[in-house]
Parts: sequence; structure tokens; C-alpha cells
Amino acid sequence: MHPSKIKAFICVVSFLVTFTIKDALCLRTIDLNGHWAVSSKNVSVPGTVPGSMFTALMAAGVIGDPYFRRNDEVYAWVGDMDWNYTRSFQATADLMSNPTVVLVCEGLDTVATVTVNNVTVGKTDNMFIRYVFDVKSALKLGDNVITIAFRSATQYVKEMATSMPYAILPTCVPHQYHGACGANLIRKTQCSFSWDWGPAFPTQGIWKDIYIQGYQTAVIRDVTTETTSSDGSWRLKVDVFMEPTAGGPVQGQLEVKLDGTPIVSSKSVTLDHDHSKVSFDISIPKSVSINEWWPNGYGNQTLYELFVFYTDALGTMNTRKLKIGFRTVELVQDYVSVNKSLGRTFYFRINGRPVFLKGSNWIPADSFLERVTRDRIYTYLKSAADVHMNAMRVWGGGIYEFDMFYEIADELGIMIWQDFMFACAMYPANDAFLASVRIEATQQVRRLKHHPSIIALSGNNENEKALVQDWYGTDINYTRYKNDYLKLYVDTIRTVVLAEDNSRPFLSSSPSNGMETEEEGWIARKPYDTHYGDIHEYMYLVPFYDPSQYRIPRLSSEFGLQSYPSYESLEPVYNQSDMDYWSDLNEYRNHHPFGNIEMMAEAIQYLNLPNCPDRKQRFKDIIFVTQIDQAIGIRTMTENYRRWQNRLDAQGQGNTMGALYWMLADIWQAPTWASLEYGGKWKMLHYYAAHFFAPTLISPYVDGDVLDVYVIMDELSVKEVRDPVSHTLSFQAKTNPRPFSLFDMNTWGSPHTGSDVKSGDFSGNLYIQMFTWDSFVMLKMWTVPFQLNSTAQSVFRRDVDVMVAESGCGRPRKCFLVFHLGNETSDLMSWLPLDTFSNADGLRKAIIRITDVKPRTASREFTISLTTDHPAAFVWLQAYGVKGRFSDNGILLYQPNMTLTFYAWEDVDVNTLKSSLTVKSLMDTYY
Ligand code: BMA
Repeated sequence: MHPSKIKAFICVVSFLVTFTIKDALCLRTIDLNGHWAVSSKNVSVPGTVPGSMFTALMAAGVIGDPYFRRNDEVYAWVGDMDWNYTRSFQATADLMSNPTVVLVCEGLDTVATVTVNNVTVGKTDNMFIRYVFDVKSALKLGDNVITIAFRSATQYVKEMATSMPYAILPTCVPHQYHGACGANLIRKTQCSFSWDWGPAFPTQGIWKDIYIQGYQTAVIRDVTTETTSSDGSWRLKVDVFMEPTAGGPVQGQLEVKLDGTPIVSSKSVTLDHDHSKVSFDISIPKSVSINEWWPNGYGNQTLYELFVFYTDALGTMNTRKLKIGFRTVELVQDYVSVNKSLGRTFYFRINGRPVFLKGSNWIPADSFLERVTRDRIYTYLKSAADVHMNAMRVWGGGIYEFDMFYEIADELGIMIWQDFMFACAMYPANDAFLASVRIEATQQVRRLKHHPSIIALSGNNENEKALVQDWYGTDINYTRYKNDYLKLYVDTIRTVVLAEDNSRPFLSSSPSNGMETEEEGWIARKPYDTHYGDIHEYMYLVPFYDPSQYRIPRLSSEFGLQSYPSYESLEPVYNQSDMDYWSDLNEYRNHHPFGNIEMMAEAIQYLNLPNCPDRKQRFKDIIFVTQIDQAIGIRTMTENYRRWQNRLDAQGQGNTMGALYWMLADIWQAPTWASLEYGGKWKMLHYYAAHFFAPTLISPYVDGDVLDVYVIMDELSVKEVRDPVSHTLSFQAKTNPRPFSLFDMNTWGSPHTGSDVKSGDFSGNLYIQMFTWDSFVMLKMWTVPFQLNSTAQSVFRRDVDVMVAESGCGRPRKCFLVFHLGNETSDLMSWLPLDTFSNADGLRKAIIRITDVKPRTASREFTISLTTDHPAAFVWLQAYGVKGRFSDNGILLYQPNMTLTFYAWEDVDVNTLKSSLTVKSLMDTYY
């Protein structure tokens, strides 16, 4: 065999066997990740790539933990200086013999000049672009030096600001962010200049892989796929983007292979600069059985490996592997009724099935992206899937996430709504900026297109609304800012998307009125119209536990309330003297203007404020209270949205088909809207999400004076039914009722396997039980037979006063209701107090004990037994210092005994766990 063929053979075998790299590059001859020197005027430290100067300085002991106290402000100097990254490497004769030798920078942050042996090989100004620089003539045999000289992002934007013919608004963030100004003038993670939940760490560095490639003929640069289905058979379209060497055309062979199937397709190709894209359009015969990819809770997440091989005339091979899924996505925007003024629907159909989006919003998992490991992303997304989320929006102020993020979302069935990285600002629309965005958008769409999890692309976060409502003073020259808006999101980004990826819906903004926005010329007269598209809903001072306070949209892609992370999370970043709700540091740490006051104003509407004379204990208790409010508020809103999926009121409100609360996980330790703390610990809200997102949900609420109880079942096999006269939509069961059984339920809190979509609708009993706060005795039970004909249906309505009288519980403030489905004690339950906790009568301090902690046979699982001498609300367990989560938390304990499970995320012995455990409930916060 010719030596080059042997090389190609070894290359492919190692690729197929190890499966390690997405980008199997036997041609990647020099990996430049690893050790670099990082230096500025007076400082020089070793650095690791991928990485930033902040973590390099931290590792060298020059700076402390950037997240400690006010270090974001203290270390502002780091971001204001220019930093150089330098290293040496060896170039072999083998590499030098290639006609093309390029330096591939997958991600540079951000403004930089790249030199090799003092020869400038390229300049960069967009961290979302992969730069490929020709380095052939700058290289020499043997020792070489590469230097990447970064400009301070904060200094760069000052220059940019002066060069702009008019102000790109806003020129700065609110002072409460303790942030840097001008993030909108640089194509960089917008929140790295600070946000209302995160610190300013305007990083510089090499944030993705960097390597040198030499090749004789061509390399595969990108591969995209698209799957479509008609009449039960699939079509697979594969586009291979090649980068041929300069000069004359080169010849080779391209082959595409779908692993686990007989599908193989190959082509002889002739490539040059103008002919570098090769397309395969493959009809998959019906005889080849293809399993669809489904969202979490609706079926399996089947993925297929797709291999692409390029072999040139010399026998050199270049390969690429992707994991793809077969699914279709439609965004349905039909009129909701014959009366067109009532608006349009806005829901997703996956593989033809309407799916209610249940999920949250994703921001970067760390200010220092090099600290974001696969493990961390997995823990966060698995926590999302464990509470039955099926969707996540990647918010526009962060990054187009790492490949591993989308790979994990594909595996877990988390549908991704992907924003382009523009948020809460106007942006420049000059030629240079738009040209850069055009490349950014093209590259990102090509990188992401094959992921079945991505179901929508959207131009920006809230910029349409900001413009229409003049958030930043744009009315001073509205037309100018409007034209800039259109140039950027419509003429540039949308044009790229339509050319590159027509396989998923594109929305101009998140939120938007969808098709209506488009019809109104991309800037809606009334953005956030509940009759169209999606809305963001923030209502901080209303009674958060009352569903009637909230609007009823088609889809709510953001809604949230703040809460504090655990005391344990704050300990490494606060001093002991800061451990007071009203301390200066605690005020500093909340970037949301008046956030701390607002949380207290919310709390007093629902419960009595903690009053321990010891301020540290009081702080711990207030943390607990803020988590209760957040959990109840988001439960109230989410359940309300789910109840409205099959209803449409006279004003045309309803058919709500998605709830993505703001936000999933913290970037640092601070009070924010997150349900997961920095590091992944579950706040009470996350435990509540396991209930309010459960595939089968009992959803009680008080409608005026009436108790109304819904049963919601996502897993009904549905048909979309239109009323023959009004044309209004509902999602109705496909088949005849069959009795409800416990077998049908995925109980709350337990990880859902997602492979058992139900094929009938249900009949069964709902058990409604009345209790009082001062005893374990059930006063009365109502047994309610019902038959479920649609995914969300009211099955019981009765006047609260009548129920209070019938049960003899006295007055609403004394009572609460417990609900079960299937049988009287089933795990599928819900509860509802009949008054606020500040009014609750009969609730007193309970003595709650942890009586037993036992390891289970499954490793890292423990059974915890509890007893209480009195009903207790918001019973809260903590495992101090032990990473993991409970099967449930923030519980209503209305019976003397309960058992729970603790799922540890790392090895822990039973005694360590036992001694880490504490338990408290609401009444323990009063002294
Ligand atoms: C929304 C988001 C974020 C912000 C959040 C909370 O508007 O898009 O920009 O962090 O609200 O204020």
C-alpha cells in the first residue's frame, strides 16, 4: 500500500475506533491547545488554552477568586488592559511540504492581531467566528512562535463609540450592574460586560480550540444535514462544505454513510474556490426502518451516526462524524378562530404531534467559559430533563453554546430555541459590522444545523420591543434605529438563515408576534400581543400566587421571580459580616434594581417575614422565604399556562402552548431568577418544576370564589380538533376512553424515561381531601369521576365556601386541600391552601425528625425517613456539603411520616450524608 494510503487507513481506523473527536482530523498536524504564556505590561503568567487571562491570573495567584465579594469591581483593571498570548511550536518538514498550511482559530475572544514569527497573519474582531488564516509563508522549519495580541474589550468599545456617527443605544448598563459600558459595540458575549444576574468580566483569550492544518488538496470544513419526511419515508440532505487548496481544481471522492443502516452515497468531486460545496440528497427507502427523534416525554431520542469521508487522489483521507436525528418541526400559526382579529396560534408540532413547550432559559454557565465542562452542562440539562422539561431557550446575550451542549440536548430530548447573540440593545448596522455578522450567522447555522434538538432560530432577545417602546431613548431618531434593526435582523441574519437552513422556523426576535410581526413589516405595532407569538412576562409586585394577575399568551418564553441561592453557596464568596439580608454586599450582589426590596414586598403578601434576632439565622430564613415565593409564583404561572392550552376566551386569549421560565442556572453565586444555583444545587423552584411540569398534572386553583380543578395530560395521543362553527382549536384525545390506572402515570419527581407515549384517553377518579392546619385528620373527601377528552380539562368546580361548610373546617384560612389521581393516596397528588400563609390559622412549629437514612442497592441513592408531630408547610431538607438532590423538597407534610430519596452526584457514605442533613419548615422562621 502507498504510504499515504496507509496513513489514511490508520487515520480512519483510529477515528472509527476511538470516536473521540467530532472533527476527525488526521490533517490537524499541530494542536496548539495547552500551555501558553499570558502577559500584559507588568505581568506574565502561564496560561492554559482554551482559557482567558482571568483564570490564568487566578491560577498563578496574581488575583483571587473573581467571584469573591466585589472582586468584579476590584479586578476591573484586568479587563482594561491588553493581553498577549504567546507560545512556540515545531513545524516539521512533513507539514511544510503541504501546499496549504492554515491556522484554525475556532474562537478568539475577541479583538486580536495574530502573528507567526512576527509576521501578521490575521486580525479578528468577532468571538463567534472561526478564523482560518494562511500561515504557510510565515512558518519556518523547526521553531516557530505564535503571538495573539488581544485588545482590551472595554478599551476597544470606547474607541468604537467615538467612531460611530451616532450613539448606539444604550451607551451603558444601569449602575446597579457594576458593569462595563458598550457591549453592543463588540461581537462578544454580551453578558461579559455584566447583566442583571451576572458580573462584568470582559475576558480576553483563546476560548476554543486552536490548531495548524496542512493539506495537499482539500479539507472538510463543515457538514450540515436536514431531514424531511413525506408519506412515511425520509429524505436526508447532507451538505459538505470543503476548503480546497488555492490554485487549480483538485479531485477527490466524497462518501456519506449513515451508521446502522445500509445507506451509503458517494460522489467524485472536483473542487475549487467557487465549487466547494457538495450536496447529497438521499431518499431513504421505506425498507430501511428509521426511528424518529422525540422530545423528552414523547418518545425516544434516537440518534444516528453520520460519517463523511473525503479521499483525495493521493489517498489522503479526511473524515467527519456527526450524530443526527430524524424529526420534523413545524411552527403552527393559523387563525385561532373564524374571527381573524382574535389572532393566530403559536405552537410547535414535532413529527406531526403538537407539543407543549415546558422548560426554561439558558445563559452561559460561567463567566469564564473555560470552566464550563461537559459534566457541568450535563448536570444542568439532566436536572432539566429530570423535572420533565422538554425545551430550553439559549438566550441571546450569551454565546452560541459549545457543541457538547447541543449534543447533550439531543441525547436528553431538550428542544432548543436558539437566539442569535444580540440582547437588550440597539446594534451598529454599518457595512463592517454587518459583514462580520453575516459570517458569524453563516458559520453558526452550519455548525448547529444537524442537531435535531434545535427547533427554532430567533434574531435577538427583546430588541424589537425595546425599539418600539423606546427603552433606550431611540425615539429621538426612531427611523434610523428602525432601519438599523431591519438591516441587521431581517436583511442580514434572516437572509443567511433562509439560504442556509430552511428546515426550522426563524423568528425575527424573542419574543415576537411571529407571522403577525412579519406582516407588519418586522416591527409590530404592539409587540407582546397575547394574540400572537410569544411574550415575556415579569410582574414583580402583584400577588404572585394569584393566577388571575397574569396575561394569557400563546406561549410565554420568559417569566420569572428572583430568589436567593443557599447560604452554603454564598459562603465561599461572602465574608461572615456580609451574611445579613440588608448588608452592603448583599445589596451589591443583586444587580436587578431594587431586587432585594422587591423580594420582601412579594414575601409579605404571602407569609410573615422571618424575625429571628440573630441576623445570620434571619438571613438563612429570608433566603428560604425568597425560594418559597419564587417556587409558588412560577408554579402559579406555569400551571395557569398549561390549563389554557385548550381554552380560548371571548377576547381570543388562550391556546397557550409553552412555558419557559427565566432562568435555569446561575452564572455566579447571587440572587437571581435561576432555579439551579451556581454548581447545580436545586432551589425550591426546581423541585416544584418536577410537579408543575409533570406529564400528568392535577392543577387546582381558585377562580373567584370557585375551586376549579384541571387534569392535564401531555401524553394523551391527540388530534387537533377545530370547532366546526367558530373554528377554535383544541387538542383532543384520539381514541375512546379507557380507565385510568397508576400504570399510566409518570409520578412527579421521578426521572421520566420518555418512551411510553399513551395511546388512549383516560377516565378515572380524582380524590379531593380537606384538611386543617392543626391536625392530621382528613375532614372530608370528594370522589370525582372524570373522563379526559383533551390534554387539559377542568374536571371539578365548586364554590370554596360550600366546600368549607360541607367539610366543617370552619374558615378558609384554617384549611387546605390535597388532591390525588388514581387512588386516594397515590403519589400523583397536588395541594392548595385556601388562604395565604400569613393568614393561615392552626399552623404551628412542628417537630420534624429525620429518623432514618439508609443506602439503597442502587449506588448513590439513599432512603430518608421523616416524621412530624404536626402538619408542616414547605418542609425543606438540605445536605450541607454533599452534592446531589432529593426526590422532592419544599414539601407539604400533612401526614406524620414520609420517605424520600437522596440522589448523590458523587460518592458519599451514609454517615457523611446523615450528618450533613438538616430539615426545617416555614414555621421555623418565626421566633
Ligand atoms: C429578560 C431577559 C434578560 C433579563 C431578564 C430578567 O428580559 O431577557 O435580559 O436578565 O429579563 O430581568
